[in-house]
Amino acid sequence: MLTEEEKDDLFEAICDGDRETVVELVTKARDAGEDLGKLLNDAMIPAMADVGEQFSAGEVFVPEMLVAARAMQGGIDIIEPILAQTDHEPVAKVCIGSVKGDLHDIGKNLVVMMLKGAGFEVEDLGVDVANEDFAAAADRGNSVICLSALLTTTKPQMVKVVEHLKEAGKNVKVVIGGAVITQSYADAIGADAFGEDAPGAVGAVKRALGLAN
Ligand code: B12
Repeated sequence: MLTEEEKDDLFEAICDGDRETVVELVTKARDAGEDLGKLLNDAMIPAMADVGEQFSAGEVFVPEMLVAARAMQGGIDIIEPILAQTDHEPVAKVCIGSVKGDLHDIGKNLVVMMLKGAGFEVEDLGVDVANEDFAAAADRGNSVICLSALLTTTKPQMVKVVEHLKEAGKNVKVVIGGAVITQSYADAIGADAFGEDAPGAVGAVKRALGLAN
């Protein structure tokens, strides 16, 4: 188990972009059988929020955000195989991507992890995904298209994806999420469901498929 001091060190290491220490501490936590979902929620995600606040306050800039993100991803890569483990037949095939113009992928990667852990087969289209690529994913048997957007400027891109899928006659459900997205926005653009965070994404995909209320 990590001590409280080590959990603080993990938080700081993400903020400072110290990937080596992040990998070392998360590996230690994994080997000790620590609850990695809890570690993610209690120490790692808050660190990214802290970096965002520092950016807003003009205390750090894009390069610092980038190294923090790389350090965070180093930890996520260790956690993913554990949290995504499932012995079940896939519940459904879903795809996910950050919309065109958006390069943020940490939140999306966490959603992928949770969906896999909940038994979904997930096709990850990556970042800066063109509308046509989401439409093409519908042709590969994905019954849900998940869209992620972190920026006020890329949020309207979601409407375009929804419209494009409709125009292309794709019979798929659309689930949206990301820091700037709300339920009322999902309602306004005709998305099938909204998820606030990674566990919420699982509920949202199930609701979109009629598997949950
Ligand atoms: C790291 C980071 C970056 C990194 C991204 C690296 C990477 N590989 O992801 C880099 C340096 C590249 C970056 C660049 C920029 N960024 Co930035 N970035 C961040 C930061 C600090 C953290 C984001 C993050 O990882 N959060 C942690 C994860 C876990 O949370 P999350 O992404 O919200 O995801 C959760 C939920 O939203 C939800 N979710 C996410 N996706 C989905 C999808 C579905 C379907 C569902 C259901 C749920 C869901 O579940 C996730 C897990 O719980 C945020 C600050 C913040 N507080 O968010 C700013 C922030 C998002 N960035 C911001 C800005 C302005 C930029 C830049 C424009 C800066 C610039 N001047 O160049 C560029 C834009 C680049 C681009 N075209 O995309 C602003 C956005 C403001 C706004 N409202 O538009 C923020 C909020 C910082 C700030 N406080 O001003 N950024």
